[in-house]
Amino acid sequence: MQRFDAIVVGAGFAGMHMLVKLREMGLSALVIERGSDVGGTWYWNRYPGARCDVPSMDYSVPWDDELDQEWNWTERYAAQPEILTYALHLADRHDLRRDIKFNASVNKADWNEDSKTWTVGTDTGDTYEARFFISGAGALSEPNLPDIPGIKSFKGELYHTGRWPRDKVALKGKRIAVLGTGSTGVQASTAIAKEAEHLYVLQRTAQYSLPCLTPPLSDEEIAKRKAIYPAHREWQRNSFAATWSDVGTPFAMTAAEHTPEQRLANMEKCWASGTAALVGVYADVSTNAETAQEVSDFVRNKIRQTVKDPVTAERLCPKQGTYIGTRRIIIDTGYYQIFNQPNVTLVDITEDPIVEITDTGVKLKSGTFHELDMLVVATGYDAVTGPLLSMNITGKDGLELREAWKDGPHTYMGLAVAGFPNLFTITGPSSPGVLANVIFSIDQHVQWIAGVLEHMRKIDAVEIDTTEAAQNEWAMHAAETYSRALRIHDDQNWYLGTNIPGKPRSVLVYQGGLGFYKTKCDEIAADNYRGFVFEREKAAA
Ligand code: NA7
Repeated sequence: MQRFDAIVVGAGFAGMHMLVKLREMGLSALVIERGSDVGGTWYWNRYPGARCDVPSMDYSVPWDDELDQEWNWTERYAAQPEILTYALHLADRHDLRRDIKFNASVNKADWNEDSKTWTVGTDTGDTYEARFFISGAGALSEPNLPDIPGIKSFKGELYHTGRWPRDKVALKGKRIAVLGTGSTGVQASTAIAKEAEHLYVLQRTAQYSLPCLTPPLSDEEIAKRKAIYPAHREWQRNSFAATWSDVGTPFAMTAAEHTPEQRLANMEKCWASGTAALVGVYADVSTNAETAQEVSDFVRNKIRQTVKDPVTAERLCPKQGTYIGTRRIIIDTGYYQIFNQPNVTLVDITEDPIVEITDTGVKLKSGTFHELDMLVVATGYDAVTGPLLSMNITGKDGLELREAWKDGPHTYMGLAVAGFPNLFTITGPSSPGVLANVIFSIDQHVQWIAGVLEHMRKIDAVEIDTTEAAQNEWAMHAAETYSRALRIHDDQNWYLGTNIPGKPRSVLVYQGGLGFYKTKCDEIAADNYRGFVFEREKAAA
């Protein structure tokens, strides 16, 4: 059995960064990756229209200053192929692949109390041993497959967007349905509408989507950012979401400080900017229902102005009582416009539910049947906990993570779990994760983990664990940041795990912002790693 200081799961931006850091510390590491190359999310999500909703010059790694100066992003919001190219380049540049085992999924990880090590097994039948087990498996990587009667009998092409084939998928001349209207469904539908003979958008819940303009980046814009990159990276690390908007009002201003006319002008400016600025147009959009209502109605009116058929427009308007920003905001490149095309039909599956998927199409309660060549499943993910639970992790005294989390996840700072020593969960439950620019959530976790590993080296510790008391304290703190937000009003989304039937409802992402979270984590480290327990004796083995 091969032995390493650390086993890292996943070769996305998290796994790659962790590997670089472990190497810098002189530790041996193996990264286990289920894909055939690096890239994580950007390796798997090859569906048409896939694009990052964070501007490209913010969504790139902050740990390679030379690359910041060398790399030239081509447009404001990078599309999947460009981000994947960037990830592949990172792997080449830092010679990462020699420490990555590809085409293997971790399916077992057991803590051994005697040797103070993890034994990690894969679906390829290999077993490894390591002192530290670090998950970089991602938060949105375990697809949620809908349990619709008959879906397995469908004889056409069926793809989950998060498992899109590597070979080009032909769309021309096909009758295609997209199930789901979250960020993914909206992006996929917008792109597929350009080619499909007919596209059926199967919508259960209408959401808020903002128009995104993604013009080519000019030499001037690129040079301007490069000149301030080091300072900008530092700003990102300490900011709320690690990305900025320079349109609209400053974040600090509330809606009440403006007249109705000023507010309208301000919202128009944000809308026209082609960014997600509208969701933060006033500081109280996410906490004051009146402000949220005004901004939400502004978007509803934009939908009505864009979509010519009034019935379709109304169906696309998010329900009254749901507010913009309570779910992850969607940005699109012409989504509402596709419903003016003769080859696109919006199917409201709340009004007329799917009763069955047959071998040739989708049957609705009203008796309507849509014949299909392809069904695109854009139904999201078993977010945050799904990738961790799928690894069958067993900690001290045979405690299974699945059992420890049966009523929802319990963590300390989102990166440690009581009873699971020497395990770190990058972007784990109750950390900012994908609520901020995830590359920076990853950066903060990787740096923090490196810090604690250094501390362990200094004090000659072989084991780090946390306690239930520390977890409870963290849960109370995280819940407090959550209760301030209007997010509480939308109960059906992956932030809460409620998108998965039977999954316990819990707050899966920390809502206090990345900078505030970082300060908390740094305070804990400075306070002699408060809430952690270290075991100093050398293991007999
Ligand atoms: P999301 O945001 O979870 O969206 C999933 C969509 O799929 C949403 O419209 C769901 O409707 C729909 N859905 C889920 N299950 C079903 C079933 N069983 N039947 C019909 N419709 C269903 O996932 P995405 O992949 O779009 O985005 C995930 C994140 O990736 C996003 O937040 C960004 O951070 C990037 P519902 O709204 O639940 O009624």
